[in-house]
Amino acid sequence: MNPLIHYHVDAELALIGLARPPVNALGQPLRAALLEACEQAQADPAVRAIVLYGANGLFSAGADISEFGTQASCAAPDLPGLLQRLTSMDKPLVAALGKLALGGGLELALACGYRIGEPGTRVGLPEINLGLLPGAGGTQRLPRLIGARQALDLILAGTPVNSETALRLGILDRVAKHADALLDEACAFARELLGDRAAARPDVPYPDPAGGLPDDFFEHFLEANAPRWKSRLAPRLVLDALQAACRWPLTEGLAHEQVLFKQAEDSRQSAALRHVFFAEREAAKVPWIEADLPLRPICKVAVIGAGTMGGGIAMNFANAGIPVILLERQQDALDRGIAQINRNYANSVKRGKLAPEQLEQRTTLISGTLDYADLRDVDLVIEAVFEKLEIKQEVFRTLDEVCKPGAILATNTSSLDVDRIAAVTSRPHDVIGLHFFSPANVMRLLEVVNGRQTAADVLATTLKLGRTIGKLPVVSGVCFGFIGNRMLEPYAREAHRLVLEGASPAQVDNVLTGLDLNMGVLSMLDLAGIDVNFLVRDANRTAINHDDSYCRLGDELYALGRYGQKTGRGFYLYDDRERQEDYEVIALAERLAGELHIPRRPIDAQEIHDRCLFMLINEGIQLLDEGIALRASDIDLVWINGYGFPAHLGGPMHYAEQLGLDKVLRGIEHYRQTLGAYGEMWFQPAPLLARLVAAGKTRIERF
Ligand code: 3H9
Repeated sequence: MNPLIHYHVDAELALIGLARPPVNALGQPLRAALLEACEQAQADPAVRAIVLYGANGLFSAGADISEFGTQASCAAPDLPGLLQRLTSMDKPLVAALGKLALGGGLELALACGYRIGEPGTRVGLPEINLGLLPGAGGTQRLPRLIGARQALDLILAGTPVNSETALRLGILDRVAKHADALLDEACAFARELLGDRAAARPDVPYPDPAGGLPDDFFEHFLEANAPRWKSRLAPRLVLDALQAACRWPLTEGLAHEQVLFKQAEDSRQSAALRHVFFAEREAAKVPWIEADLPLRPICKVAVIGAGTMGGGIAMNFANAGIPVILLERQQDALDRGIAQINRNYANSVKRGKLAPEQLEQRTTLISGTLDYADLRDVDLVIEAVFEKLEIKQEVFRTLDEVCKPGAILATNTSSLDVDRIAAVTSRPHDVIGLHFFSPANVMRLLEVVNGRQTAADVLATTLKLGRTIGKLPVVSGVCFGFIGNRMLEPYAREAHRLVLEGASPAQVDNVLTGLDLNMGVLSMLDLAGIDVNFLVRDANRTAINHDDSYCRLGDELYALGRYGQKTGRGFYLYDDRERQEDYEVIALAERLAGELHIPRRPIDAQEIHDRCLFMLINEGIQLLDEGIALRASDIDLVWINGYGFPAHLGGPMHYAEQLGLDKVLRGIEHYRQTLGAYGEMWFQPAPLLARLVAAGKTRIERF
């Protein structure tokens, strides 16, 4: 028998175990082996029922994602065909769903007549996260099992449900008492079915999946959700497939699903989202760190500064069950910080996102102090004080005195030199940057800034810890602004400069949101605070060698007290959160353009797109060349998870590859020639970009 399958006949039952670690991805070799095993069981007169299970406990994470976009994806036997064959067998099939059944894994289970889970099993159809729809019968069989409305919600959410919910919905018939009993109970279930002379497949509970839904349900659903979906294709295809399930017989519905699936698989959006899937897994790997490097235990954490950032950071640890101590200089600041944390948790309870007893558990894990001596026994300290080098250095001098040997000392700086902070301690190898994004208890990105002397085990420990607290850690080297904020600089620069040259702020932002970014860059600056941006820029004026022109706009807004949303005025006027163009900003831009001798002219959307995006991309490529980013895909993750770049464009580096690197280079050279001294100064192609194009490469990689 094929090594990918465990096959065993036990008194009328064929037990077929999927054995393709780590997750039984249903690639072509496993599909072929599974079909062969099922045919053998079907042909064996001694076998009267079949139990399918995961030989290593886990059932299946679905189709093999690495096959999509290649011939292997539909190589025989393809998954829809294989499952269709299973549904035609005349012996009952029981799927024993250990740990998880996702995507094609759940579809495999749906092709079986009966399903049993275990207490921890997660089942779901997460294809939407890959820009796909379930393509092996999921959009047709699930609505017939649990009704169209429930199926639609499950498929569009893409998040798995636990076995309790799956049982309630009717996806599972039973749940075993515990994981160790799953296979035995699955066999007992199969024997009961034989004893009862049950049909190989029971009748579906929802032969009319749309039963009870209004006739215009799908039209209204699309209308209500289209703004949120923006230009995403997959949710629309899901809706189309569900409509087919409601209107057509199964066979036609399955055929239609396959057409839609192919469309999704071939789309750029799905290619981008698959790139993101693998990028997230790659980001955990650091070339110079061995997998078995011993990590430092982190049982207790301290956060310095109980402001919005410090409080948010502390919540992450309490949420993961790790005790955390908040340090402030003044009692009232500490009280305010802790009160804010309590309010945040209370709001989560109100919104039903947290059980009251969880609130209790979490708040008791957070304590406060005014005394550095209380940090004596912590394993990790994260400093989140005011963004000024001297202040942070002072904090680190104190930490160096009070913290135990081996404690990791982290700074949450967003742009300062981690090496200069480390240099004031006697243990720079224990110092690292942990750049959380605001709001720190919500945002997934964590830039892990590896200092020149940071020890490998400090980096490895914080990467692991980042994942433990639910973040997506991405390694960055030390430079001004690290990966994210350093790229923000040229991107924001172009936006400012375009306003000086004649575009309105809304015109600039609309081009970016038209690309599905969460926010335009100028709205983002208004949200983050024009003052914050000013102070960071001001502290780094010499380091980043500004010419005066584009800074002037931000500087003047700052001088006018137009700090953005918090003052009701920034690049825009705000009435509540409603944004309006402000003619005063346009007039200011006109005046500054006159003073700076910048000719004003109408600017089109293409120019806005190219100048903002190409400068963003160029800086990313430069960061890769400098070794600040380990790989292009890390840069994509930073921009998707920290700056609202749409995942279905794959991040700025992937987007550049899709546009064509030669096109990006030509665009940069074009503006270098047409924008006079400004173009000469700023539109300098990254040498790596030029080298890649000259070598005919289409992927961004160090070269
Ligand atoms: C689908 O099914 C389409 C069908 O409807 C229709 C077809 C016609 N394929 O995440 P981890 C790898 S679409 C290939 O680190 P965890 C992963 O890359 C699919 N590889 O572990 C990693 O490799 P490496 C729908 C996969 O415990 C290793 O397994 N299914 C797949 O944190 C461990 O993964 C999904 O979208 C796969 N399907 O999380 C599920 N899954 O070690 C996607 C995993 O070389 N997968 N790998 O880096 C997941 O959500 C998580 O991986 C899972 C495990 C929860 C399973």
